[in-house]
Amino acid sequence: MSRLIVISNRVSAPKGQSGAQGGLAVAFQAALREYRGIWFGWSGELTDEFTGQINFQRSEGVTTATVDLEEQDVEEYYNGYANRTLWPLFHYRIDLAEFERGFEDGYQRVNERFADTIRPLIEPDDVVWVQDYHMIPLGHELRARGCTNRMGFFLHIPWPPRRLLSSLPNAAQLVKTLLAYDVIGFHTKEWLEAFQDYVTQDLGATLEEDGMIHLGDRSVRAVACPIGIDTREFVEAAQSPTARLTHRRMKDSADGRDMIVGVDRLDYSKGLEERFLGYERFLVDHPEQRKEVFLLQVAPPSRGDVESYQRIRVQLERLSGRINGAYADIDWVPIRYVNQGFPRHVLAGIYRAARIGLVTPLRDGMNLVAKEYIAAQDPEDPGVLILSKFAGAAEQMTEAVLVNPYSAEEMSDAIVQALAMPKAERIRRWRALMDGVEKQDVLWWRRCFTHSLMGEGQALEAETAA
Ligand code: GDG
Repeated sequence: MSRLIVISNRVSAPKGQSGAQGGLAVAFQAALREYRGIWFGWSGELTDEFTGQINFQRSEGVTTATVDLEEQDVEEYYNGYANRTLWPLFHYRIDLAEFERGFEDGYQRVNERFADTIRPLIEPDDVVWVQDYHMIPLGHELRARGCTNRMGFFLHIPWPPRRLLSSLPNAAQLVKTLLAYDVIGFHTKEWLEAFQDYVTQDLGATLEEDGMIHLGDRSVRAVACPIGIDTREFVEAAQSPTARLTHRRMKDSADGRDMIVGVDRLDYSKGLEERFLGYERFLVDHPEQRKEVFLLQVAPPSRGDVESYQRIRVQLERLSGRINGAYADIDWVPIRYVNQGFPRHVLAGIYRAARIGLVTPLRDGMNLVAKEYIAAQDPEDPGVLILSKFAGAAEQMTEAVLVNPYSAEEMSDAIVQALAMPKAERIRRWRALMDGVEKQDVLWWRRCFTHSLMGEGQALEAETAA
């Protein structure tokens, strides 16, 4: 029986119901629990000198294996190339992308260190599944170390248009390393097609009708597999005592007003500034509705070591302060801006109490918040999802009210439309959206990808023993 070896930058041991975890972590624990195997990555800790010593842990059915990195590694690989170069560029923010050879060298060095460390753990029948933009060259490095296993790579963020990617120094070299994998996955057709465009136009690869890409002696299959959430778990979370209590607390504090909710890591890709401006447009254009609503924005800080994140934080503090200063009354504040994370059950209760879920990233690989919002709703009286058409999720969630997040007017119109939406239409849209969230959940996503990775009819067998 094949084991599944998952490799990603960070590894999170299950945290029960507390602590803010990224969408990736939540998705993985659900998938990994079903399989024998290992989840490998950086511990998040620093060491004076990299030794490659692995720390194994087993918790709630998930085995993790982590290594510590040197400070310089983290600066160049994680804060540098991953989060100052690739993240902004792949989210179409070339204005924020920093190109430094030191970052590129550090990224390569850490990927080699990971390859050296994990290589001895990989057994002949294991299937290796590498995650995300931190680890693009890892498969290539494993092949260089004699690894002939089936290997897949999944990109959780958008794949940028060809011309944009060309601005990355050594882009071709980086993309070529991806061809070391057997399968490459994206969330949407749009990202998949942008990848196909780059490899055919800029690298001279050939693309077959069945999705196989050939370049030199390499053949790789590129697929679109949209990630989902652990829907059943989230529906239950929304009905838990904690969620009910939170729901009550929100309704009490709303005092009859409709709540609009946003939940995002504090990241410029999430379009928070544009969201606040769109909401302000609504306040200006509809003074009669002003005090009937409020916006709760939950935004736990992330990547605080990166300057562009420090800047967006300051900008949002200013903007929310300005809007509140301009429009608040003695008994009403338009924006509740909260810079902290909440346990998932609390989050589920907040979603359920919100009449509108406002999910307006400027670019997003998928966006799990949109799916969580839908899963948390009361089927008898669901809220309305307003979703950016630039989120990967928009490809599936066509029954949401789709908006262009750059247009404050469109956002304002969407809020008006959502507030006025008759119950029957809310239920109809929610039912269609919930159908998708239920059918294409995180287990479906894992199957979608591993089926391609294992080849026809050879899905990984679930571990039957407890
Ligand atoms: C990347 C891609 C893709 C947020 N605040 C709290 C909290 N969260 C949780 C949410 C959700 C997750 O974080 C965010 O997931 P997203 O998908 O929205 O965004 P990224 O973190 O940017 O994830 C994205 C994803 O990878 C998966 O492939 O969808 O496009 O950018 O689950 O609930 N969780 C808790 N408290 C908070 O305050 N507990």
